[in-house]
Amino acid sequence: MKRILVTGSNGQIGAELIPHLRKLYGAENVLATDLQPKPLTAASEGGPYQTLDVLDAGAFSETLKRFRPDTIFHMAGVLSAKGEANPKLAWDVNVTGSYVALELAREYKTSFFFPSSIAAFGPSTPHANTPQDTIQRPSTMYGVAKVTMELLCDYYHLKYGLDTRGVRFPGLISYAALPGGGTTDYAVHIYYEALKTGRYTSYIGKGTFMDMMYMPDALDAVVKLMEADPAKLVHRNSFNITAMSFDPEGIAASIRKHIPGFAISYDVDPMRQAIADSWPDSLDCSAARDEWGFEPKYDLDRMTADMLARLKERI
Ligand code: AKB
Repeated sequence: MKRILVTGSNGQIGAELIPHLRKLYGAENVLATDLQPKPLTAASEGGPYQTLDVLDAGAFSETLKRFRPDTIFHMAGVLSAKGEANPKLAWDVNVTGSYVALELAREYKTSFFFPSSIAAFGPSTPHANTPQDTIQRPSTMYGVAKVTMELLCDYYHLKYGLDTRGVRFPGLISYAALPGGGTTDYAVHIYYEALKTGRYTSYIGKGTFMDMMYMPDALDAVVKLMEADPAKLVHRNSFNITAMSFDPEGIAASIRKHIPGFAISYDVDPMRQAIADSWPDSLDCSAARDEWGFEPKYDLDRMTADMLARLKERI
């Protein structure tokens, strides 16, 4: 990778991916784009930025013609809970918008990164140690869109030789930007509330395990995958990756090691609970380890220590 365009750069991942890529590849070689008129976080400033609606194929094409990237990170998307509240919006942005981006990647001969998710699995998928290749019958529009894009990315590689690559992200935890409209968001909000009020009311029930990862590991993973020797990649577009699996009690216990009086209570949201119940409890990520050396560094306690220290400085 030498010159990169990122869509959805104001989102939870984009806001940290932009400064990470700029550090590695040079600020002027990373074009941040988003629907909004300017970067939302200070970290994303200090390099080229452009307003871009991924559904506007003409404007997207003009941007590519001018900037000439060799790689597109297509991060624009609507998350799971927001997608269930508005399935048409989820399809339009997550499938139609992603198809625009994929087709333009073919036209401009760029590599293409697509972020799939644990949401690409569903209730009939084995929930423990979920295999890389297994049943995928998701019960959310967000999940349907992720499976559609996994298949389309595979198809574009087979049919056109396009260099498509991607991972299935677990819930991502970060201190730089808040997630919005996801099911795993509770695992970010809990840290803010722990510091602000010493208590948190969880919309996800006790005993509900989901895969999670700290943002620095997610950023390392995507760069490692995009720089991997293509000859070693068998799966390409949908690598299971995870660093930990916990339920609300587990993350609360980890926070209590730093804030002993921290209290968790529950007011379960049926919609987000149903989504969480349909997702795996823990993924098998041996394909990612074997094919491109995936190796996360943060477990739950190490992440908690870092999150609380960083957030304390910010709030
Ligand atoms: C969400 O909760 O929607 C996302 C995801 C796991 O894809 N964080």
